[in-house]
Amino acid sequence: MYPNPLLPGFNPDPSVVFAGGAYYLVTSTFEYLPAIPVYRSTDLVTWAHIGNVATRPEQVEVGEVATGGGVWAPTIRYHDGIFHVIVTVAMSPRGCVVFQATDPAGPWSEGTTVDGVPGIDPDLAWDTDGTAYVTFSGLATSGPDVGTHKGIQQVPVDLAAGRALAEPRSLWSGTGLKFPEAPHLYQRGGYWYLLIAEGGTERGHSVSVARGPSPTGPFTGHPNNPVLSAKGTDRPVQNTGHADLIDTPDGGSALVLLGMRPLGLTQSFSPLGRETFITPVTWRDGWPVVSPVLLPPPAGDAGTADVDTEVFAFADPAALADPGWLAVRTLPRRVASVHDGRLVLTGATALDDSHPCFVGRRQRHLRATVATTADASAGTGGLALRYDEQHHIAVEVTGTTVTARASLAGLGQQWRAAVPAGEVELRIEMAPPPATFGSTGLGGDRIRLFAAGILLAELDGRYWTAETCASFTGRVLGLYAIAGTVRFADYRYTGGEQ
Ligand code: 6LW
Repeated sequence: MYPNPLLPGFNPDPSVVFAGGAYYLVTSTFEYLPAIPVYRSTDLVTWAHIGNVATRPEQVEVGEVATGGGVWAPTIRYHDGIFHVIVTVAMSPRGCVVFQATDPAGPWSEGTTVDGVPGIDPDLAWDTDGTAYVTFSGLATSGPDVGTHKGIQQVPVDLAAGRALAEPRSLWSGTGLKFPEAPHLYQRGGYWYLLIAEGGTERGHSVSVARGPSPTGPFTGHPNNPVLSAKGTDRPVQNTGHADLIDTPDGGSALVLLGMRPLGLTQSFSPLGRETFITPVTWRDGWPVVSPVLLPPPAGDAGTADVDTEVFAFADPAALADPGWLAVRTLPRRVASVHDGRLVLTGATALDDSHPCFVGRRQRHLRATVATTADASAGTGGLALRYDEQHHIAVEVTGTTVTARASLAGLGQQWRAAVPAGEVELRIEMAPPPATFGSTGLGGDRIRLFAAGILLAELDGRYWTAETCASFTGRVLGLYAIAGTVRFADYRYTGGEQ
């Protein structure tokens, strides 16, 4: 059995390839930079974050994209000794871009915009004669037709020249559910398979499949599509869809796919957003049979076993070089630097701003604690849980005053206390709700905000989840400054199973 989530936290729209003895997996990053993490594994179990495709802002131009715009749904493929990542940078001048690298850890190329691909979720496949096809979802994300959907489409392309070689053709587009998207094409045995998602990325999300004699079809749908959906079930992993097919080390097959873990007895709120999961596939009569996405049984007593600790002490000048740091619409090193054993942030914008002075990392566990030691003798800032400009929680310090802040959809609340001068420990704790039908049990996770050991506020995390924030991302936990200079000694994250 594979571990699930395979890549926890903000890791939507996975795509995976096997080449040179290893698996490489990429996910969406939207308005964050660096864009498109590349994860590597040799066994599909243990993954390392080895780099990011876009480490230079010019590669994706997300500096001014709307929240939820930017880097949507990359596909990673390997052809003739070269790794390719093709992606739509929605609402950005870059459009559909293809990047190349010989080493998936990077560096990746500047990227070539492929004109004539009007949509999202591009896939890349080569016919046996070498013709490259981009198969995509015909959703207009801007312009006069915004929101219109032409189903699954395909064009042959000249990748080097960056242009389509024909007008888009419509392909098989599923069973009629909304938003046919996330197409991927594979040649296996005597067939070409077209795998898609349909039903929307919410609870109706589903995977459907068709097959045909060539990459251009004609395609015939599986008699019992969708082949996977958690819709209407009480499975712990919901919204399952947006899948990519891979052969496993034991000679079998699996889907790597998107899912969410909604909390509580009514499974309403998902703090971590859209995560990456894996599920086994068997074959019957040349069709994939997909198992429901399962979570491994809890190990030991609930909440007692901490499984993951990530500590960055900024005494190490290279601490910010780790590929897991994220910033909003800019690179982490443009807003933060490491000096004299401290991470230094100098800010003049609030967390509500489209360009906050914030660097963070993905929250990857439903039970998690993040903490830092902050010196705010020359500024104002602290530790934040961020979903987007409108939805964030923070514990902040300025001089000898500490403030917990909660912000949602333009509403805000604050709780204050006084602390002695000097460095202050700031901490945010998150835990699943109790298993009751009372109002807490039906809400989101429990979030507690501490400064210098003082509990400043306890919140219902439902307002900082995928279901309530109009964004495609997930939670990012980080350090910020809104005025002057704030210096942080460390960043400490501990996460455990539910
Ligand atoms: C992704 C598409 C989707 O491109 O969400 O709802 C987009 N569907 O497949 C962003 O993840």
